[in-house]
Amino acid sequence: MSDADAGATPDDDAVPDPMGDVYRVLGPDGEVRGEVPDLADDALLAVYRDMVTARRFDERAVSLQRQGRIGTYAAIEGQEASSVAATHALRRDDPVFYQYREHGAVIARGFPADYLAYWMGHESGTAGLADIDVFPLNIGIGAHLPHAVGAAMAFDYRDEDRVACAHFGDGATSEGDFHEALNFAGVFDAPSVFVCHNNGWAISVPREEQTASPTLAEKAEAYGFEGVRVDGMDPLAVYRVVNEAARKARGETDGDHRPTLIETVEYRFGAHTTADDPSAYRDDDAGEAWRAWDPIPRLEGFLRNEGIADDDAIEAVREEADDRVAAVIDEAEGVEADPADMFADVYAETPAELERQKEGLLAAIERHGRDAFLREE
Ligand SMILES: Cc1ncc(C[n+]2csc(CCOP(=O)(O)OP(=O)(O)O)c2C)c(N)n1
Ligand SMILES: [Mg+2]
Repeated sequence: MSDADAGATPDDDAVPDPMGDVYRVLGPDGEVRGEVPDLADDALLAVYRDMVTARRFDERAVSLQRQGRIGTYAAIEGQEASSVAATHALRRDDPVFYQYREHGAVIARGFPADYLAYWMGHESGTAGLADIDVFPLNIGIGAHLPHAVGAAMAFDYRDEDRVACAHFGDGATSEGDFHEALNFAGVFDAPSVFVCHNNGWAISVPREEQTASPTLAEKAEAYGFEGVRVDGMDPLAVYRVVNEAARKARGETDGDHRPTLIETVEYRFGAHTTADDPSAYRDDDAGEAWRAWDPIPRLEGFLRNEGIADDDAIEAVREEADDRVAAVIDEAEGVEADPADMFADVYAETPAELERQKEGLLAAIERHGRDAFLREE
């Protein structure tokens, strides 16, 4: 990536760097080491606000799960920068296809309460994401990548100036869908950006047992396009790299609409999900070296150093994040559960067999009462 190559990749201070060779803009204290993207103060503050909101959402969601108020939840702590900054680097109508952990993409697009409703088990939860051009959460690892490339190819055929951005983990690179999707993207110039969140683990499987390739970014070479390895805990580096990749996908850099594979190197501080216990497979202190690279204090340090935010501004962001998350929880908890919702939004036109099952359920609800079909609190 031409512009991105201008960034610094050194590490000449005392803080141990667990990431290896990555494109980077900010040092651990938010000091500038590379080329800062050309963003207005408001835009930089918006990235910070969305990252703080993502972390607050995480704290509250884990706590709600422990209280039995939501089902399983996949925490983002440590990985906020890559999905938030990547989404800010796109245009509003560029669709995002994500896996399940990249909540920052949804928060950066306005954070509808529907999102939490999904994690609470309401079918209506994913429907609201359509309004913000975010495709539904994808549990089948890698399965959303061919969809993203299909959307990108459709934009190309229809001559629409849009780019599809897909997020997935290091574990997804072992799936056939990953290879098929990237192969199509390379052959057919699909206007697409692939963001591979390398957090070092696929549940309990370490990155080294996932692939013999030294890096994930270099897999792009096999598909005939560029791969970039970036510090995924540096929001300004992620912004620059994704923005450059989106411009390239649009054909704005040299006329060719080329995809890019971006490996964001990062660490999940928490468990894989609320159903996981990482102490069973990794050292408690394995995350120590990564704490120094926590994306939130880093961007905060930058904003303070540059005079963009002071104590009051930082406090205001925290309060706004608390309020925003509290409002989302209130609204999501107000959603009325309707068991018949499970039949909605599966097909554009409900097939007869599914219609028959729905009628059967409605009749049973009529007979036994709604409460018989809802979990006891
Ligand atoms: C096709 C498929 N196989 C297996 C699983 C079980 N599974 C759920 S999460 C996961 C690990 C994914 O790791 P990664 O892509 O690195 O994402 P991360 O959880 O680290 O964000 C696996 C194997 C699944 N959901 N789908
Ligand atoms: Mg992973």
